[in-house]
Amino acid sequence: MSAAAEAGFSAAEIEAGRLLFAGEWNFVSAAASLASLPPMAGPEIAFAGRSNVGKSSLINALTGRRALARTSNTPGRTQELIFFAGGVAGTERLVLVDMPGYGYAAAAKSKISTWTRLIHDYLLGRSTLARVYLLVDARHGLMATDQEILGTLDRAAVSYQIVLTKADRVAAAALAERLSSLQAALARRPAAYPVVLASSAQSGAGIAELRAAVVRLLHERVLKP
Ligand SMILES: Nc1nc2c(ncn2[C@@H]2O[C@H](COP(=O)(O)OP(=O)(O)OP(=O)(O)O)[C@@H](O)[C@H]2O)c(=O)[nH]1
Ligand SMILES: [Mg+2]
Repeated sequence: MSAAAEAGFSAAEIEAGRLLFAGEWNFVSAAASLASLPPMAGPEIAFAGRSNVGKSSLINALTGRRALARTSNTPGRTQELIFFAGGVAGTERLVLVDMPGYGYAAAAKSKISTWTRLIHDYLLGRSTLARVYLLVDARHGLMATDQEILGTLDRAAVSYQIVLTKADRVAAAALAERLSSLQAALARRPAAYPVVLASSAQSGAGIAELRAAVVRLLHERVLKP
């Protein structure tokens, strides 16, 4: 069975995902505070997760661009909410939001509290936010800081889906085990999408499926008849 079929996507959905992300993508703006967020327009998809988990790399892999989002070996690279627009969702453009990472212990305390506020305020107060992709390192699984964010999203009923990153670093059997234990843990979480995806920005594994998942989301949540 192909990876796409295993993840439950038809060839038509995979193709629609490819098309959605194939066009031009542009930087829209960067916001360091709620006051500087861009006006709400098209549906937004936010990429959240611990520092260094691979949020910016995944946005580049999805959009097929090497340096749309800035990546780095050192944690704490993305320090603002970065907005990119592309694709077409109904009459609007789809917006991808690269978020600062959380759990970066080496940052100054004042910075951590500013980021934490910004991340929470954005996630809980943005009506155009269609889904949060919560990225988790395939090698480590859910950490305490992830659990905190999941709790916040559950309480606020903000839809989220877990995506494992750096799948290239984990053997296939361990990855399968990680996926099934995470799925079991998420069954008790009200705002979680029940399917966990695995991805690698490096090898490209799971990227076509994630694009298809976004298409499916837009059909369910945004382009409703
Ligand atoms: N092996 C492997 N490395 C990856 C993958 N994705 C990202 N990385 C590496 O992980 C590091 C962090 O990637 P980023 O995309 O900058 O991570 P981030 O989550 O945006 O980090 P912050 O902005 O600091 O929160 C970089 O060195 C990437 O090359 C992947 O799929 N596989
Ligand atoms: Mg980043």
